[in-house]
Amino acid sequence: MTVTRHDRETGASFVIRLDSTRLGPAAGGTRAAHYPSFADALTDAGKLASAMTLKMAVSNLPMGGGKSVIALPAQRNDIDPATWNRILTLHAENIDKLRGNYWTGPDVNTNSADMDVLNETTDYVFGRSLERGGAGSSAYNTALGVFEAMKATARHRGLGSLDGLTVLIQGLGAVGGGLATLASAAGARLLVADTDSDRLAWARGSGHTVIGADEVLGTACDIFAPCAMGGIIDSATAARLPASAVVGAANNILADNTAAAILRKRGILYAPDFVTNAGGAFHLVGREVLGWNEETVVEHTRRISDTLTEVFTISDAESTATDTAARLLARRRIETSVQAGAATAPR
Ligand code: NAD
Ligand code: PPY
Repeated sequence: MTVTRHDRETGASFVIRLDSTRLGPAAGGTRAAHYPSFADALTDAGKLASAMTLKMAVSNLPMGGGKSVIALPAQRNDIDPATWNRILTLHAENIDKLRGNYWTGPDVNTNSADMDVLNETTDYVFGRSLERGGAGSSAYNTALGVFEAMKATARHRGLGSLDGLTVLIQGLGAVGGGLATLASAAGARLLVADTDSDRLAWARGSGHTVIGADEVLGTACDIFAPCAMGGIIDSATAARLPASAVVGAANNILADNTAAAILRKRGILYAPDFVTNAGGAFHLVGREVLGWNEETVVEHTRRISDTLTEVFTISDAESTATDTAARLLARRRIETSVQAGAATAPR
C-alpha cells in the first residue's frame, strides 16, 4: 500500500510505503530529500520499504517493513524552520491516519528532534529524544553492527582480523564516523571520503587518510564501506571495484540485480546491507517495543555477525550471491514466524 499527498503551500510531496505487515506493523524511517522527480521519490520509498521488510525478518524483529519519503521543494539546508515544521506536521497527520499500521523513525535528513515534532501529532514514532522518553539516536548501534559485520566478512573472505587491513569508508556521518572510530581502534588503516569539510577536518585530526569523493570507486582497499547513500554499486562499478569485500551502512547499496552476481564472480564478498545495518532497528524496536535494556540491544547487535555467517554459509552451499542468500533467509524467517503466530504488537 502507498499513501501520497502533495502540499501546495510548501511544495513538499509525501510518500508512505507499507511493504509488509506480515510480522507486525510496518516500520521504517522518514527520509527527506530533494528528488529529481516525484517518480524518483516513489521508487526510492518502494525500495527502502522492501529493504525494511527484509531487515526486520532476517533480524527476527516483530515488525513489518515500510518507509516514508518526503520529497522536498529544495535541499534540506535551504528549508526554513517554519516550513520544515509544517512539513513534519502534515507528515505526522498522514502517519496518524494509518492508525498504527505504520511506525516511523529517523532516516537521512531527519533526527530525534524531528521525531519529537511528529510525536506532537501522532503516537506512531520511534526514536524520539531521550528527554521525551524515546530511544534517541540509533547511529552508534548501527555503526557497532556494521563493525561486527565487517569483522565476520573479513574472516570469511580469508583476510583475517581488521588489524592491518585497509578500509575505505564513504561518508563520515553519524554511522560512518562511529564505524571509523571502531575500525581504527581494531587496527585498520582508514581511507575516508566525504563531501562535508567539517567531517574531513575531523578525519584528518583523527589521523585518517582523506581521498576525494570522486576517487572512492577507483581506490584500492581490502574492504569498501559505503556509509553515505544507496545505489553506489551498479553492474559497471561492480565489474571494476578494486576491493575484496563490501560491508556498509547505506540502505540498498546495490543499484541492480546483476551487481551482486558480478561481485560474486569476481570474488568480492558482499555483506547484504539489510543484515549489516540492522543495529539501528535493534536499538529502536528493542528499546521501544521489546523492553530491552542497552546491554541486550548490544548483545543482539553483536549477533549480526552470526546471521551474516549463516548468509555466507547458504551462499556457499547453494552457489548463489550473498544478496540472494540473505533474501532466502529472510523469507524463511517470515514463513517460520507467521506459522508460529509470533507477531507482537508495539507499545
Ligand atoms: P548522515 O547524514 O549522518 O551521514 C551521511 C554522510 O555521508 C554525511 O557526512 C555526508 O556529508 C556524506 N556524503 C553524502 N554524499 C556523499 C558522497 N557523494 N561522498 C561521500 N560522502 C557523502 O547519515 P547516517 O545516519 O550516518 O547514515 C548513513 C547511511 O546509513 C544512510 O544511507 C542511511 O540510510 C543508512 N542507515 C543509517 C542508520 C542509522 O541508524 N543512522 C540505520 C540504517 C541505515
Ligand atoms: C532503517 O534501519 O533503515 C530505519 O529506517 C530505521 C528504523 C528502524 C526501525 C524502525 C523505524 C526506523
